[in-house]
Amino acid sequence: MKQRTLILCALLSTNLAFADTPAETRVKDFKTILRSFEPMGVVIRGRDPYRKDAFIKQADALKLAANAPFAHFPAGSSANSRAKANIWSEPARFNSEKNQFISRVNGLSSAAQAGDIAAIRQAYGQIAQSCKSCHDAFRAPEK
Ligand code: ASC
Repeated sequence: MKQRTLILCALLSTNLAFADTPAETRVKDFKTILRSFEPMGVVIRGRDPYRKDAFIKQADALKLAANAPFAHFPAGSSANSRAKANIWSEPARFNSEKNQFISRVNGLSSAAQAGDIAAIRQAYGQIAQSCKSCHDAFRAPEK
């Protein structure tokens, strides 16, 4: 083989070796979600002061991050993952969990804009409920 071809092959295989699988990508995306969701929880629990502008930024960061993991559930991507098979056998149910989550994330953002603490608290609790509901239905327990 020509040297140029060899170099190209080496570069390509290195890229493939370091590329995330869909399962790894969605785990990273869910962790990105937690980077805004958790600090808001600390405020909700009264451990950090509520500041309207900072809270709006966190709620908007959550909104920006919320859709990302759902683009990385291609059929057959259950290896090395806690994703349950019914994600793919019950797509309408999975999609409705996703839609409910996104709509509640939008609700939190609206409540944050309004600076309405009671509404923020309620919207936040609804999001946590969405996390739990989807995990209960579609995520296998930790091994
Ligand atoms: C979190 C987290 C979840 C949800 C869930 C809410 O912070 O990591 O999976 O909230 O525990 O019930």
